[in-house]
Amino acid sequence: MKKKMRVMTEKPLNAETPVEHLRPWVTDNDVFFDRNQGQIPEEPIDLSAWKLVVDGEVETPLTIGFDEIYRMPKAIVSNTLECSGNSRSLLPEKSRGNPWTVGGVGNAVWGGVWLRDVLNRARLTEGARHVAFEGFDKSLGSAQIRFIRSIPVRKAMESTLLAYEMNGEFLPVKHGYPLRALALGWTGANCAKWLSRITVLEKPYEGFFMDKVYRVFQKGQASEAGEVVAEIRLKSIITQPRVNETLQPGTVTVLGAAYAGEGDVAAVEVSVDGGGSWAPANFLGPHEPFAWRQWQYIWEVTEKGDYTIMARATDADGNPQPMRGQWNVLGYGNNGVHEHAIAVTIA
Ligand SMILES: Nc1nc2c(c(=O)[nH]1)N[C@H]1C(S)=C(S)[C@@H](COP(=O)(O)O)O[C@H]1N2
Ligand SMILES: [Mo]
Repeated sequence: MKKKMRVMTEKPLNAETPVEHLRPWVTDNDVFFDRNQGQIPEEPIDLSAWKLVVDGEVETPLTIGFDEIYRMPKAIVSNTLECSGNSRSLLPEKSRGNPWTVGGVGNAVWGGVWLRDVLNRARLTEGARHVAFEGFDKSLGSAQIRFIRSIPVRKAMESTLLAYEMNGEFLPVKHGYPLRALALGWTGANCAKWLSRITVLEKPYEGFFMDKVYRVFQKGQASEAGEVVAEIRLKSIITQPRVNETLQPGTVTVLGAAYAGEGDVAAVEVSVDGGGSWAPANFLGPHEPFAWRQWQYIWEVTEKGDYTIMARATDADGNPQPMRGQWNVLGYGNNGVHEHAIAVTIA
């Protein structure tokens, strides 16, 4: 079967995963969503020439080759990656950016080294507060702005992976070969691909991709006044049946996935009457930190008619997923229950 992505733009490549490919716990590399601000490297990447520079607020600046990375202690972790703008097009009011539906997300098993091990080798100075990542992808557009963003030192030292493997293979080129950052449980914008430089800073990096975008702000507000996107928000998505599908009376297996960033999903409930009543869904498959949980709800339906199916997740601290997403100029972080409801017909 040819796996077709839903392409939103070709250059740069921005494409989402069709929802039926989000049913397995692991999202196949072939259908993992693509999000690029610049150009995916087209020239063959020579591993022996590749270098990672670590500089800035460190006692010993480093230049590390790939062999050296490969010989360091290894970590294997699962992590659900979501683009900050995922589900943007499901908001009732239009916002700026790629029109993602639900497919700007995927879960993979990543292999690599902990960023803390690299930073400990370089030894952080007293003043170290933020860690900036730079990739070697070429920028697109006349402004030639490079995709550089930073994360707080706490996150960098606690739970950030430098990944060279994705689902048991070397990273595919379009997902950041040979090395990418993964701030576990944080949105994709914090997970630089094609890493070439890590610079430790005394304060957050200042630049277009830190200050003008990837911030949650309202109309009439300066982008800089908004909060920087960080942790992935609690959300549940329905992956079966399909939107507007027509089904027969009988047993309908409703499938979905729920995720909570750095947190844990404790429960998912399903409503088949537009939010009037709720019943618990059952979890399926692996339960790992930073990874989504697959769930199912067996719906016995006898009456023909039009139905709205909703899913609502609750995290381990008892926080419920919000019933409505919160609009913002760039449409980030839409995790509303209503926005993710699906209509089906029983006929
Ligand atoms: N170097 C570089 N890294 C990048 C980007 C980019 O344009 N250039 N896009 C970011 C964004 S916004 C997202 S959502 C993720 C997407 O990762 P994927 O294409 O592997 O799914 O990569 C991030 N890392
Ligand atoms: Mo993103």
